[in-house]
Amino acid sequence: MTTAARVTAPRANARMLAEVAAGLSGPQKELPPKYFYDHRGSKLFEEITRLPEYYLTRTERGLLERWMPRLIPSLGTRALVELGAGSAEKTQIILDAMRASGTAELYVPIDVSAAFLRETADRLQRAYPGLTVTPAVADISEELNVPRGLPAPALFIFLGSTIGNFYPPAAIRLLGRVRAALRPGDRFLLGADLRKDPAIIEAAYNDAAGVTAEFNRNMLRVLNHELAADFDPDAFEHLAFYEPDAHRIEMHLVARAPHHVTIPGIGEVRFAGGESIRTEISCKHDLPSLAALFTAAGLRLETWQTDAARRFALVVGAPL
Ligand code: SAH
Ligand code: AVI
Repeated sequence: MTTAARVTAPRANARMLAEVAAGLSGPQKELPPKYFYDHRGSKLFEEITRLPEYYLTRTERGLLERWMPRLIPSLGTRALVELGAGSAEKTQIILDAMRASGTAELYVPIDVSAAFLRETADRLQRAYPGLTVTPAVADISEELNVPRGLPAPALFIFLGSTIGNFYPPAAIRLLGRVRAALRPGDRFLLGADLRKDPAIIEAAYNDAAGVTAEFNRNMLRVLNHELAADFDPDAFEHLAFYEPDAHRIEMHLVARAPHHVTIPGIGEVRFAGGESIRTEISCKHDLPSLAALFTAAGLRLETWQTDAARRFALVVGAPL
């Protein structure tokens, strides 16, 4: 039983500086959504999951509650590896099913939000004393940092529709990394938000309480803290809209007025009034688009389940 964290590299500021410099130099300024998630960002995301407009989390939870008590015993899962674990609240449905089957041996939550991951791992270790919990800090857009010699069979999971936050080529590379880690008998479980009436989707990213706007602006606070930048988060307005052709929500931060920001190591970054930084895409799927992602990554889509309103899907994949 251990909760010693596997750490490859702490958030490497040189890498962050390079990504931010590149992202703010193009005609459409853009920053990677992983930079939402310091401890405050992870807490704000948790708040989002409880908002009435944000249907994703509760819909996925309902699906897990219905399906996992049947799926887990049929797979015999002994090790659970979770990408982008966050608070791992829904994960407990899977861990409960493993425990009920007497196969709950190892849980590896992976996340880039190191302090929040530590809290998650400690909480789960207390809740499941017989389970080994080995958290791994990693940027999954680069590597998974999975321990060798996982008990077999293992189930890799990627919940919350976080796959949608990656552009399709990056999503395929990420799923390819999962595929490379799978051994015969291992499986992959993906949670994905489905295409639906854009009004429902847009409401989920424009909540009345303004929590999503704060989450969005948190990225600027992260840049201020990590890079000693001098963004004024209140100088930017939250914008989220559905792009029907690309089947995705886009989140932007829009400069309310012309101004400039200084980032040591990068210099002055100028903003025109109304100019935006794209901070996130959240791609929405259907069965063919999920099957295409899986195939491109060397995975076979084995089975899937949706809720009655077909808002969200859970998909199981195996090596092709
Ligand atoms: N799985 C949880 C949390 C989803 S929020 C749920 O379904 O509710 C997305 C999570 O992925 C956050 O915890 C965030 O820190 C993590 N994350 C985002 N980008 C990441 C990256 N590039 N590498 C590792 N973790 C990442
Ligand atoms: C983590 N990810 C799947 C969330 C999403 O819905 O794309 C992040 C989020 N952005 C705004 N609200 C929630």
